[in-house]
Amino acid sequence: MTDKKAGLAGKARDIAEEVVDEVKSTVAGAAPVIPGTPGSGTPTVEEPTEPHDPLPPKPTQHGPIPHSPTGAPSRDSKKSAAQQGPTLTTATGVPLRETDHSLKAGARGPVLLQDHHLREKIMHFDHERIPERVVHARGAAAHGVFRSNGTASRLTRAAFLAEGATTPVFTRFSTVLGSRGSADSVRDTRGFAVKFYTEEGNFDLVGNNIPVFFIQDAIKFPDVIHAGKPHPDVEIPQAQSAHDTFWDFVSLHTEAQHHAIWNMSDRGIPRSYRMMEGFGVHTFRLVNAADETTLVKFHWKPRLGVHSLTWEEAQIAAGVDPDFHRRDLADAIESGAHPEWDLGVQVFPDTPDQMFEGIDLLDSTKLVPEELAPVQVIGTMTLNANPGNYFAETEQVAYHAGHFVPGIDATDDPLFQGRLFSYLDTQLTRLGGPNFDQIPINRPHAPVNDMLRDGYHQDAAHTGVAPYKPNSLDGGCPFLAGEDMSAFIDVPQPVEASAKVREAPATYDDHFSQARLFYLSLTPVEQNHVAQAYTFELGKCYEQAIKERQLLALANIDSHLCELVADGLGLPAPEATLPLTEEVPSPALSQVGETWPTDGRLIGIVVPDDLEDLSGVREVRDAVFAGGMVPLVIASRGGMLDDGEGDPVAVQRTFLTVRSIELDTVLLAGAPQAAKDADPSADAKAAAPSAGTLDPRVALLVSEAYRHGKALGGWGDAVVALEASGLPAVPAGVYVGDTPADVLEQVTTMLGAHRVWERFPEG
Ligand code: HDE
Repeated sequence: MTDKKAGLAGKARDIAEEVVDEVKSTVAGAAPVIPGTPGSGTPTVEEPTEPHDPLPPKPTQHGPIPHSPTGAPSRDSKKSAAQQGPTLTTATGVPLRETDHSLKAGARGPVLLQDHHLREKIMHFDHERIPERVVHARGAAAHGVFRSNGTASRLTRAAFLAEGATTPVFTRFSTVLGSRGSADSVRDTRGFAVKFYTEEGNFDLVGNNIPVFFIQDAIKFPDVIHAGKPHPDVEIPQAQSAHDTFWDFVSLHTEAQHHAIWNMSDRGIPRSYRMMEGFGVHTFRLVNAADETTLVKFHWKPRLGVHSLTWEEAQIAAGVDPDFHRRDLADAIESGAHPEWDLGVQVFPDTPDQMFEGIDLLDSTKLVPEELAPVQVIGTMTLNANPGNYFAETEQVAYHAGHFVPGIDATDDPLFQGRLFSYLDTQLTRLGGPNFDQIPINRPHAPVNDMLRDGYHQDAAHTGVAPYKPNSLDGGCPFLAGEDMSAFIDVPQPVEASAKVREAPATYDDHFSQARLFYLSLTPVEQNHVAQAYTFELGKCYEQAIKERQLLALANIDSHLCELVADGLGLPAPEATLPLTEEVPSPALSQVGETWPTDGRLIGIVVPDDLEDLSGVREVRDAVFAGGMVPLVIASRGGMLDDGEGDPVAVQRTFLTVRSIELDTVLLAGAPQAAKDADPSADAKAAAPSAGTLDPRVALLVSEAYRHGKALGGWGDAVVALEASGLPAVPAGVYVGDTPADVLEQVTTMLGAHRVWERFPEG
């Protein structure tokens, strides 16, 4: 890198760090908050009339870190791209007095063509939408920082993986199949895409939460997506695989079976984006400073562990809160519980056959068990700020599997090779031209001197007359990086002498052994969920032949699984057509059995109206905050609860607005009597049965939470509420104690295991 370039990159780093520090300092030391405030100001009941400058973003939000279209660090304030000044203007900055009425020939007369303000306002509105992503349309994103621990520097020359390097990131999570407005909690694969703004240019790790893919060759991508998307005639069902075309394809194209069984497992319905693993899926080639190469697979390991919803929770959430995952991510960041993932690599020698322990590293339908190649942690990502504008950032961010930096390169995986083409291509339609890298969220934080010119939405004003090489008119600029500089290297990987063919290697023929490995690695509870998911999905199919064909595939995975599903479908279980392989289970594939931090978990505290002493509620609320979790006080109606002792308790949810799915646990400060609106005509949930006088919405809350395996607790009259909610006499994972502090401690401990697993049948 030239001195000047290095200087610019260094400046970019400083500014990036300043922005990150600024966010950290605004948030650090602030009192814990209940997330959800819509804006940074406190609104008045009356419409404000005194002109003032636009309000700043919330302290937990920021936009793209300012850089010019050509990567120059910019000292522009973070608000330079936001609206300016107190006065309403046209798009060209002309102040306006009126925006409520069109210009008309008299108050009851026709609208005049002369009304340029009306024309501009409506024209712009008419074009506010851009095409949604053809896949991964539904998503949510956050800003953050990646800190490298230097472990990878022996494998790669990538500067952002050197010891102590910190790099700003923007990370977008998504579902695959649903359209932009679809529900978050559907059964699907999740995207996990990270843009690293490194000093050597942008590196995008565009991965998923499932380590394998449906297909081995990119040419099948349109097929699998057409099959998974809603039926083309009536466009149903939205955002899910429980339909004939999906199962038609995967039962015929059996290389999809491994990915499909992951979708049918609890991995298909994550509890939170914060609690998902991420995988680069493909094998990548790293190059170090000595030009030595290694093959690696990337893994993101969530510090909070990998956790899922139950199927019932996922279905309720899809109706009650379609924004379940995006809300969870934004709220966690707003409440100060910054999600973190360790980035790790599985390392394999770069042998000519590109195989490891008999596993073809170029076949993306195969994983390498962690027990064979442990994941070595190379750094940590912290997501610490929400976007300031969804469209500008989350919608316009353009990830590209081919955004590499020096030291990281592609392998010959035919699935990956197709992606190298696709991600540039798709942005032409989606972002309207070839200059999408100049959109602020996509701008590199490294100097750009690319000889690409003009095109729609060109934001750069290039200088000089010679955007070509070689030239003398611009003094030969730009120059090629010298041997002594870190530049991108296409690894001179030998290619086997061969003929041009449309075929796959023989190693790609095994479609079932790893699906079996995955199934056998799960605990009985998880296996039971897999069987239920297949039974549900195939039960939603219409065609008998498709169900029978998928049962045949299941027979080749595991006979007991096949029998359970066949039984649920009312069909005979077929015999396997292939020998079932001997597999050594990989415990790392299971989600059950450990304990994890509870940061950002939502603790519901149900408080009866007539509770005379709120000190226990205050004590628990404060202890929940202190534990890095979020307390939500639930009462019969909104407002404040006041026992006259000072410090009234704010109510965040009412029996009308609350639903069990948003809470990780429910604590009962007593047994609330049926409130005035405890009637199905006022609140359909009030139809829930409850014994005695307990409010039926509380009974529903408790019984659902119990059914979903959530820890429960209470004090005071809580026992009455638990009994009236229909819980068994000695319920597992329910703790009633004398003091609120004791209850919170016990319940938080149980929460660390995510679920009370004993409550689930084992199949
Ligand atoms: Fe993608 N994929 N993909 N994909 N993909 C897109 O790019 C594609 C694949 C993944 O949050 C598109 O900008 C092909 C595997 C994520 O913006 C598109 C193939 C993996 C995202 C595209 C694959 C992914 C995308 C649509 C087969 C996991 C969302 C919009 C060769 C390793 C990124 C866009 C975001 C998005 C093509 C397979 C992950 C059309 C052709 C395997 C996380 O370019």
